[in-house]
Amino acid sequence: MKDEHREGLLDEKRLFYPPVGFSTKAVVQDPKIYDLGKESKEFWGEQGKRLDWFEQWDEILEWNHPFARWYAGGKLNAAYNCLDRHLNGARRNKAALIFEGEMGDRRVLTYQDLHREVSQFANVLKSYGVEKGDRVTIYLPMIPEAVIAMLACARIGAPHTVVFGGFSYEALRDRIQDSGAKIVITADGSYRRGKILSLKENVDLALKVKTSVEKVIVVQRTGLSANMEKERDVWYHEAIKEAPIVCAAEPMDSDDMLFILYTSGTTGKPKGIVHSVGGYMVGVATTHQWVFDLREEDVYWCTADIGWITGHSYLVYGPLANGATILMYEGAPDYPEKDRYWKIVEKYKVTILYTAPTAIRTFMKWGASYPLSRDLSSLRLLGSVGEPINPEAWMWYYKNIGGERCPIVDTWWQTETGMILMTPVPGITPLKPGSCTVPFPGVQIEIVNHLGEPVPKGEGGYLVVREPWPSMLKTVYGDDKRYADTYWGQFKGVYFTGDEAKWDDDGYFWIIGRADDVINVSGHRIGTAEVEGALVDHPAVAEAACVGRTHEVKGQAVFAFVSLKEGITIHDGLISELKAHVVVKIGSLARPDDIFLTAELPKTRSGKIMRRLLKDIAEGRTMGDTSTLADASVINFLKENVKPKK
Ligand code: 6R9
Repeated sequence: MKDEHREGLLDEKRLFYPPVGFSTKAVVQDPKIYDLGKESKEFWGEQGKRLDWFEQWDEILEWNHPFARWYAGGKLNAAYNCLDRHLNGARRNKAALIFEGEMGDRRVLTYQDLHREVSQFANVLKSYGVEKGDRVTIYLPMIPEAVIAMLACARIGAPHTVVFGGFSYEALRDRIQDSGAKIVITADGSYRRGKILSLKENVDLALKVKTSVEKVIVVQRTGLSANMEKERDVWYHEAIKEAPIVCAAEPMDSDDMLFILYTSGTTGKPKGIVHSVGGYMVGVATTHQWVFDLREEDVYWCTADIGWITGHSYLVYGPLANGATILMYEGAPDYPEKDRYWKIVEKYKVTILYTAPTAIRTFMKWGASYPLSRDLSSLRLLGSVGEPINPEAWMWYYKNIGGERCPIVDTWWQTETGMILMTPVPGITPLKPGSCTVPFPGVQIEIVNHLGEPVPKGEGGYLVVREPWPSMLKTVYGDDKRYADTYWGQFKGVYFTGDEAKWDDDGYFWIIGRADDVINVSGHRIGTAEVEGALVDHPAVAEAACVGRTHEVKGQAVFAFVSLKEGITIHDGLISELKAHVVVKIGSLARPDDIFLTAELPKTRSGKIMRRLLKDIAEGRTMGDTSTLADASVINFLKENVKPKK
């Protein structure tokens, strides 16, 4: 599948080598690591040793296609690896978690503090009858209790299912019902841009129907009055007051469930992605240390919410397993001011920042004066995750945030993969803006055509993983068949990611986007990301999202939704100028038939543009599920103003 109009992406020739001072101090300095990774099983066997095991495993991998048992026969506990094992040495009094609240309030928990709070809360859960294997729903804002609750569940072997605090009560109810949770942990409310949202009210609504939930534990965060149902509801601070401090960590089979996290597929209800203890922990600990070049004195800030996989793997489990100091923030990047992130970096001397392209493009839109007015010299490494980062945003991040001294790790992975699968290893892998570079050592990734045959360099196709990897999902909760069909049933013998990608002559990977985001114009496949990249390359454009609109002659035509940078005035020729720009960047095939200017694009609460809804708008058809939208007014505006097809 040679797509000439996608070649634009592969024209990116700029290479950035790690700064000398960076490489010579890096955790990984020897490129030989990539050779070692070719023997994945042995490689991951070696990495398994970085954790503390109660019982050694018998086999590194038991592979019964498509079901994997990593470190089969081994016994361990995730919370023990994140806490107890750091208590014997110098890390005991090191800050494990620094919390910056929306009101500017601050809390610091040392490893010893966190260990104590987790153990106490684990005892609370036990006292309410939670046993190994029982599911617990966590519906909390970004406050330390969220981390405490996750680790308390892990400590007693109760799989948690974290539901993002921004989800509606119906979405919460679906997840409670699908997982059959026994307990819900929530808060009276959460702060967001100076307002208080009531979480407890949503829990009450979700539990209006009969569910398996026996107890609701409520953290007092905002002081908002909450309706406490006798028998069912208890306050966190009251429950924990008398709880004993000692709680042994439950020895778990490596293959036991650590958590369920729901993610939406292309069709049907959300899938409960199941991750197991041993493989997951080895994968996230290894990648976190190497990809973020973690050193003992780092202040590591991952801006993701714990309701998403990035929050699980790279805010909680990976960093804490490595004894890092993590920073956690509550609120939004523009409240109280648009310099919130940079103020936090300055205040805590953050050394590693991991965020998303959508945030970076928003910062671009606001202008460089916000970061430039703060001291960001403590930063030494930047990360990106969640969607393809266009070269323009990459360069902006590199210059304005990283001061041209910080490598950027563009990390490609998924809820299902549990850990980062493609990324630079910053001390040894040269960077190309817009490419997630190469597979992590020990990970075997390929691009195949529709028959499942590997395509040569310079070409594109479907992104697949050839060999099992330790943090791979174990299954879809309660639905082994859906697991096997969705992920292992598309191409024989390999895991299908659902993404399309290309690789260039150097073997670097370029993600095009989801295979289902592809537009087919006159029989030519055009990646939405590519057209969007061309549009945001225009100096007036802040963000762009493209979808296919049914077209009588071409099959599909490109429909682009575009938001402009602050301060840009709309003039008559602007739309044709933008169209011409796409033609220059990609070719006339990709020229959008329609460009619609809008102040905002509809996004999920995790910042992903909801192209599915834009497609409904473009096609003038009834809107699909909008429950994950961050702000419904954006889509309502579009619904009213986009003209239906002629
Ligand atoms: C971690 C996370 C997974 C999908 C994935 C891909 C896109 C994530 C990316 C990226 C290009 C990157 N994606 N990281 N695309 N470059 N660095 O985001 O998980 O929410 O499950 O989304 O996100 O399309 O398939 P999840």
